[in-house]
Amino acid sequence: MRVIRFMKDGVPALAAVTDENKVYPLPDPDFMALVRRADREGEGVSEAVNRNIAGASPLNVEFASLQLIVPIEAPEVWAAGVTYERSKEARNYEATGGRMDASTFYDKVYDAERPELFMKSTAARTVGPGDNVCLRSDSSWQVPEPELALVLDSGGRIVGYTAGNDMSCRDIEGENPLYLPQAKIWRQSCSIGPAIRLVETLPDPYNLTLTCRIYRDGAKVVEESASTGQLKRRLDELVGYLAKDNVLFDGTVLLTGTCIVPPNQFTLAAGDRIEIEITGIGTLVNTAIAAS
Ligand code: DO4
Ligand code: MG
Repeated sequence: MRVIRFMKDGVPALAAVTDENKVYPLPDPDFMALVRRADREGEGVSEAVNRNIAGASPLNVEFASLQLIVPIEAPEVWAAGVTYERSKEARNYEATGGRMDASTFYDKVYDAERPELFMKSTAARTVGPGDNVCLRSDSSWQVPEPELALVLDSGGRIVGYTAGNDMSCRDIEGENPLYLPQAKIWRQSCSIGPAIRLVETLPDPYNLTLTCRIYRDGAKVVEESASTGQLKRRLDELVGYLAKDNVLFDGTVLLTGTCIVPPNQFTLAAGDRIEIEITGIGTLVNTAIAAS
């Protein structure tokens, strides 16, 4: 079971989507209101949803025709880095001017007990399905980072999963790791969606296939897949470090790191269509445009 937000008669509406793509309206204004209602009633979120849709008729619309919007207005989006070997190799490559065999502090963070966590985005910088993501004007090596994203409540409980795009400037981060915030945060540099998979309905988050496709002028120029089975860390370990002595807001999103890096010679261009698909969650589609 997944939860989406979409535009209905000009206003955002919340709905549940079954595995058969049947769409049932939900009474709550947003996803975290649904979670809080389930908590108050002492039930799981999927139980609360199932109770809502039992006996109800699905909307008479094709799921594919809905105008989806960001599934949650996350007050903060955090991200984990170098959680997959593929990311470690790519970071070493960009930090050493293109050496394939280099070893740097990225090896250290990959092996360390403490994970790399950084602030990625805020609600105002985060876009959803069908929206544009922006390209920085001062970078010439930009890529999408397709990542499994966790939706958290203020207590650090994982309440759902979605897909995320941690847009990144490889040249800026490679020049100096202290430039990380500039390599990661700018206008519309983060996308999440298209749906939130309820935590109780995804028994094994370590067995998901992520696929990234990039189209330029209608032609596919990148297609790569990987599995969350290659994740070096446990999800609760990442959340544990994020929550430690911290303030978490209801609906915080945590991106769990990229397992897919396009070929080193690839950089995004304005007009590119980026698709990030995660099994059981859906396909997040965005178009890259110039930020200025
Ligand atoms: O160390 C920089 C960030 C790496 C990252 O964003 C990732 O591995 O996904
Ligand atoms: Mg990332």
